[in-house]
Amino acid sequence: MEIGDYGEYETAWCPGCGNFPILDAVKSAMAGAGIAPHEVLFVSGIGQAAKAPHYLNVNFFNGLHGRAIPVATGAKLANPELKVIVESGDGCTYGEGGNHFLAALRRNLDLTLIVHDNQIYGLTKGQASPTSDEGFVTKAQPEGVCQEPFHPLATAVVLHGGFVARSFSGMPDHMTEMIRLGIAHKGFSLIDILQPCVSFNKVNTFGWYKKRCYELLEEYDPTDWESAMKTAMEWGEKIPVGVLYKNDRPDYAARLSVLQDGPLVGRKPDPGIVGQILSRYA
Ligand SMILES: Cc1ncc(C[n+]2csc(CCOP(=O)(O)OP(=O)(O)O)c2C)c(N)n1
Ligand code: SF4
Repeated sequence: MEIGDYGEYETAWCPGCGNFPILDAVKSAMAGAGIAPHEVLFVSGIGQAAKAPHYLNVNFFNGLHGRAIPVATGAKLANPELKVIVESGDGCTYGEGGNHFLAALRRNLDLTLIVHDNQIYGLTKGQASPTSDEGFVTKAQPEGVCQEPFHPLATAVVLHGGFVARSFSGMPDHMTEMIRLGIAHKGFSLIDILQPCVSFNKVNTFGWYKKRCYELLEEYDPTDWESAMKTAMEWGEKIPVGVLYKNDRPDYAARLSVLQDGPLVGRKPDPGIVGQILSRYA
């Protein structure tokens, strides 16, 4: 596959937005993995990040704010042949969609979740998001955010997420590699990508992240849960990027008895049985 196979579209993003390099990295990762546009389904919610699949020549479903994961879950359970990728913002995924994020981690369904984490609500013009740092001042929080930020990677590790990684929009090759590995992982994968919002987040800029992000050393062992917990809580002057945690526990579909007779998409409904069920409600 070539990068051009995924199309080139006009976007509604601000010039210089951290979303652009992520879009390029998604295309590079898919091209590198040889995934054809018809083999993949992108699902997103609402927000600037959630528009990313609009700019790809792929199948996509744009759902409600925070509700991308349930749609993706249904699609994947119905048709396991599909590569299903959820791509949305930090507000959409960890705020409105927070409970679905927790359920996805526990289920370990074979989905890839790419989060554009700009620590702000970009589309609605700059309110604090769940990942905004304490003290972060916005028009809606003029005295600064007065609560602890949500830690998506630590939450993913504590729930034994299948594949838990972080990257930064200023590191194109690193992002591509994390997305490639996440897609290849059998089970749930989270790739949280630090994505500067140049219009509304004047604190967590490209320079801010560049100064802080460091790549995990080669000898770092992502299967060591305790050290992954410690690494996932690291945030501030130093921010680790890479695969923080990984395990190969069975995915949800492998444990769901109803799917053991084959995928739902290939089954023919029996009108007799459907009629019997419906007659109970007549
Ligand atoms: C149920 C619901 N609540 C609130 C909104 C308003 N809304 C639209 S986008 C958004 C936040 C988007 O932030 P994020 O997911 O971080 O994405 P970004 O725009 O920063 O990429 C909100 C609150 C909505 N559309 N639907
Ligand atoms: S508002 Fe922020 S996140 Fe949205 S397109 Fe502009 S720079 Fe990007």
